[in-house]
Amino acid sequence: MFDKLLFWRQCKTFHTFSDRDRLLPHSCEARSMSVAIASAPSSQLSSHHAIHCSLLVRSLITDLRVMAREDGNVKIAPDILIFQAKCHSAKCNHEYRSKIPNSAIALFEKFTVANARSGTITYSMNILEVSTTPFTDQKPGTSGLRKAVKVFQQPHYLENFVQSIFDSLEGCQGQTLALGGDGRYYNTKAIQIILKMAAANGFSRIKVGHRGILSTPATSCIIRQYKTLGGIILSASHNPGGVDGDFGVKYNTGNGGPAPEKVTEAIYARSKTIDRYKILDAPDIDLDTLGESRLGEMTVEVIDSVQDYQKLMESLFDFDRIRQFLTSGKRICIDSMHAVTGPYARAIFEQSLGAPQGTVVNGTPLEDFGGGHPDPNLVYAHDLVEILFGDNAPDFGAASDGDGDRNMILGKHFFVTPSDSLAVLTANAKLVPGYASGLAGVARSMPTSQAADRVAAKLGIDCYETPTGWKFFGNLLDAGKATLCGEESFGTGSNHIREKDGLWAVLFWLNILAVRQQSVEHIVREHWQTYGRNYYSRHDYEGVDSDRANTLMEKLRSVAPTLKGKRYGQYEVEYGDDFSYTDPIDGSISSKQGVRIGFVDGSRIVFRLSGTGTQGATLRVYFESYEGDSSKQDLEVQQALAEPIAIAQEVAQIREYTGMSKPTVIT
Ligand code: VG1
Ligand code: CO
Repeated sequence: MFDKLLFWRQCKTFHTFSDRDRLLPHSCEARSMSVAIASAPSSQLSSHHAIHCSLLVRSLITDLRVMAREDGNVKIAPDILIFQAKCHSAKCNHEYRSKIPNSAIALFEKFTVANARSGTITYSMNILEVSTTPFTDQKPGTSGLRKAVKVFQQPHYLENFVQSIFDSLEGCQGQTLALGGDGRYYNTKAIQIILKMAAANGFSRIKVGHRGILSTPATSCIIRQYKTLGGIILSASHNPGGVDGDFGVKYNTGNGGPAPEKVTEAIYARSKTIDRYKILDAPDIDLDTLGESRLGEMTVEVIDSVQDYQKLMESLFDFDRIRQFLTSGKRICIDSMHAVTGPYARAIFEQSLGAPQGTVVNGTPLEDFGGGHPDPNLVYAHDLVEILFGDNAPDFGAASDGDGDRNMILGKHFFVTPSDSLAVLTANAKLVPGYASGLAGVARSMPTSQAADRVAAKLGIDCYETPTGWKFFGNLLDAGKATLCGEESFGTGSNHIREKDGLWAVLFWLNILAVRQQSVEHIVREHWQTYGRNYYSRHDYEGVDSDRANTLMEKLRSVAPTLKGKRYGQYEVEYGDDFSYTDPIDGSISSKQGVRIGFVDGSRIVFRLSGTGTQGATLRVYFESYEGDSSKQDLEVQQALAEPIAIAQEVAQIREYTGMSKPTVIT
């Protein structure tokens, strides 16, 4: 008759039972229930207490049967098993708590064994099984589930998604999980919920970042180093934070990388049918103190957020050489944008590498990132841009994003596009100890410029083109086919972890600068002379009406294949298609990854809709043109791309569909 077994152990007094939400989280109201008040042998509950308890609960549950078995041997399956209670009869005021965990557990084990019924889930003592109904919008995007904080704060929203993750795993029993986030608003609240859910779902250990802080790359490092089942990262990355900002949840698998599509699809499918989740009824864990504590049967280990990551960096880069560089009069400025990399950057650049205090700016993670977009580009990291383009500018500047996986690299009065950065790192990798023996291959997302392809061709290594999103690099890295990876969206990384890594890219650059003793600008210009320059820009149209954006894309999808051979000024279309990717390792196919128009001279225009936004749609248009003549490599970028920009307008009628006369962000 009963499909739910609920246990409470946490109730400090019976008063808690008047809190209906807590006592009867879900559908048990007004249903027949039997209640067992079980007592550990050494702390027996008399029938007097039992009867009194029954009166208190009776108002909430019909047809209540109470069993107080003083021998602790419960023979029939009750719906509620109370392990803690306080009697409020005037004279007695006896407090009963099963504070003797061993005997209580022994009792419980007896109970479950005695009542094991096929089809019923068994519960440990203080696990609540909460009935819920699905939300229809929990489809993970390019990088996890991102929604407004207010959406995540709805009752059961976070819990449903987390349970959907757990239900999609092969089994959580006895497993270890890494957990942390970028420090944005709701981070610690969500961590407390997830810890209790993990305990209720059978995990045996969680490694959680100190104060809830773990950057995305550091989490990937922890997962790999301690061979955990996977990890949960709480971040909406470059999206703004705060009460009115965004929040996000990403699941990473045992290789340390973002869950591949087949996993995110399973999570989404589960979220559409979910009808219950499990959560431990227990007090919050102290996240401010390093060390271990218990949550039910699970060990929570609060770990130093920086240590393991820093060690990994020390194993890849020549810290002595970079230290020399940084203490010999060179100046750098690292902007953590009030997001997660602050503690990492201070430990690495200021404490370990000897850069003066103050090198790291905006280094304290704030819940709202100081009100800004923690997105390291020329628009949102304008404070840093002003410093690097101002008088008396430092030699090198870098910024990172909300969760620390993106980077922007600047030289004195010079901006390095992320696509060029990948190409320069590829060309100079042998100067860095971790990559001295050469690269297996390089991979870039489809809209990223083809600058890296040219380097790969010269080095005689493979270059792979994947859809947007780091999850597509995972198989290539695992199979040893690619060593470096990059995206035009300010993401660069390598096989040292399975995420893009902002500070890793900064250290890579500093290592190159320390070895070559040339300026950033010199290195990039020389690179262009050798390989040619791929002019590159991305235009974003944010907050577009979703239907209109989808129509624009649909139209493009049908028009693109018809454009072959068509001429626009000096440009002749070589191909037009919607990018589809077949993973070379597992053969999985990802289609509709962006409409491409490629020209005979190698120039390209790419259109796609963002999969990380939370309001309306964001149209991204990517432009690339190649210039091999070194006398023409110094044009202003938007000017150099003026023709492709006009062609994009003509083909896609961007103004008409978006209602915008110009992009909201140009990078
Ligand atoms: C954007 C970028 C993509 C990146 C993703 C996650 O996705 O274009 O390259 O991998 O963000 O980055 P989209 O779907 O909005 O274009 V992060 O640092 O925000 O996790
Ligand atoms: Co990010």
